[in-house]
Amino acid sequence: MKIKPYGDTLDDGKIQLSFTLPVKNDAKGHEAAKEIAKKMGLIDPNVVFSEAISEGFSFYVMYGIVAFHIESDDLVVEDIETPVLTREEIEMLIEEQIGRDVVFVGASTGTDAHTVGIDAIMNMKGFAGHYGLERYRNIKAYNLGSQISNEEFVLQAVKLKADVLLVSQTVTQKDVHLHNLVHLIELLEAEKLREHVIVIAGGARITHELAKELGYDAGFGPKKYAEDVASFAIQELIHRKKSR
Ligand code: B12
Repeated sequence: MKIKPYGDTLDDGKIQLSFTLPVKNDAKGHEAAKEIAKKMGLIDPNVVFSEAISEGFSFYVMYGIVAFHIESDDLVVEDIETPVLTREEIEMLIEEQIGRDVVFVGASTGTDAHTVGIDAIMNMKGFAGHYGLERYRNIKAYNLGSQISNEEFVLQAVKLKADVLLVSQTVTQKDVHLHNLVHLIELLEAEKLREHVIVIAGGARITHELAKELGYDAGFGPKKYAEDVASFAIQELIHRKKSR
């Protein structure tokens, strides 16, 4: 199916974008913003909002029109294929097919101090009405907190006999999350542990596709909860157990 963005009427191509510029918020700043939008290929760009954000810096919201369509049927997206189960179904699956508690060890690693995401997945009370992993009868969930170095994380994973590692990365400035996520995989490989654990990344800018590219088994972003993560991890554990 051919699709394009729209604003007022279907297929009108209207698009909104926002950015900041290192210039004053004046007529010249507006012209600079328009010029940038034109160079991006937008037709008839105009500034609909602008604000000075500090001396010599300004923020712009622009409207413009894109001329092209894309073919949505041609898109190939790597996504998690295992079905999402309820907490009760997951507990039953562990009981029947694994027969012991499954150990999840999680942390916000590197310099990252954001804990809310990993807490949402792991802590008893969970997030947005979805209980966290600590609530699952036969899951042992160890949440190590934030700013845990990859070295410490691996050490604890070994000590706690982790089946599944959960890594949260929120700050993406200068691609720090990519370097840190890759470093963890390199460490696991160096310690010959990689194939013995399921490694899952998560955070606001993490997609399954990105996580796979970086050497992870899966990745989860916003609007994902403990049952999404546990469903994947437990079914993957069972799959690996069967194919050994
Ligand atoms: C709260 C907050 C903070 C708090 C964190 C407190 C705490 N205890 O966590 C404090 C004040 C410490 C903070 C600090 C900073 N922050 Co801050 N922070 C936020 C804020 C407002 C909310 C983040 C949050 O809690 N979201 C709610 C959770 C539930 O969402 P989530 O993390 O996406 O989690 C969900 C999914 O992503 C997923 N998930 C997350 N982790 C994992 C892990 C696994 C394994 C899985 C499966 C899933 C999963 O599941 C969750 C539930 O669905 C955001 C802005 C925003 N509104 O998002 C900025 C934001 C994340 N912070 C930002 C920045 C820049 C910083 C600082 C660098 C600021 C500074 N200059 O000092 C520092 C960094 C400190 C550090 N060393 O990490 C930027 C990041 C920009 C970027 N792209 O890098 C944001 C986006 C703000 C912004 N617009 O600029 N921050």
